[in-house]
Amino acid sequence: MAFSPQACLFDLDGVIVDTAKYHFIGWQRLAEELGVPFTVEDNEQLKGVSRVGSLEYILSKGGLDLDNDTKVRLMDRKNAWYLDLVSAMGPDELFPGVVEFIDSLRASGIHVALGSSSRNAPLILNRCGIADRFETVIDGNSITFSKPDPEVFLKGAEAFGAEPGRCVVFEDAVSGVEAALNGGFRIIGVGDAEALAQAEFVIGGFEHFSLQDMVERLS
Ligand code: B16
Ligand code: MG
Repeated sequence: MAFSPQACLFDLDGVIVDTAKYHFIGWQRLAEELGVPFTVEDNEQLKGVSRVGSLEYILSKGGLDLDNDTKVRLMDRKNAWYLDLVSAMGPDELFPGVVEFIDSLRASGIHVALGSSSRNAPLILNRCGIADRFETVIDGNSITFSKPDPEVFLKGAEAFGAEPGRCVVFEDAVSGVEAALNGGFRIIGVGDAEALAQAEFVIGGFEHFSLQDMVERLS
């Protein structure tokens, strides 16, 4: 029987826009101040990881043990630099084809939600002019547990009264793919097929991907 999706849940960073490059600038600047080397490879490890989880990664790499107030201050500093960068974003930074794909879902009566770890997701959606595309936004402000916990996606499905097994998650990060698996969702990876081998299949982007392709490959 053909797969009949009730909803699609989209990660933000790495699926809709590339904010990883801005996170990299912020974390590298902070790491440099702390005397910790921070490379592009380190940044890859932080995809889908929460803000505090990202700071902990850098502190652990540098063997640093800081008190809670200092950690909060450092995260605020990094976030202020990050906000300077994402505040200048615009619709031209949307990945090709993603808005058209979302519009095709909505036109077919399939619900659409955002499921991101970022607490800055509403600002980024607004800057890119796509806030109105999402019926529900679940982001870092609405969750207690970070990916690979499935909370962010379960809350999205719940908003529509949808079954996880009839919801499709689009994710670019290993932790996000694991979150979707942990919640019993159907899962399509976006990006690196080798890294996202746990997904049901991986697409390079949305430019040459349609709702019909999705249904056929998940049936
Ligand atoms: P913020 P996603 C994640 O977004 C990013 O991939 C990750 O690098 C970042 O640390 C996390 O959001 C928190 O972001 O500092 O803006 O709250 O991929 O889950 O959309
Ligand atoms: Mg992501």
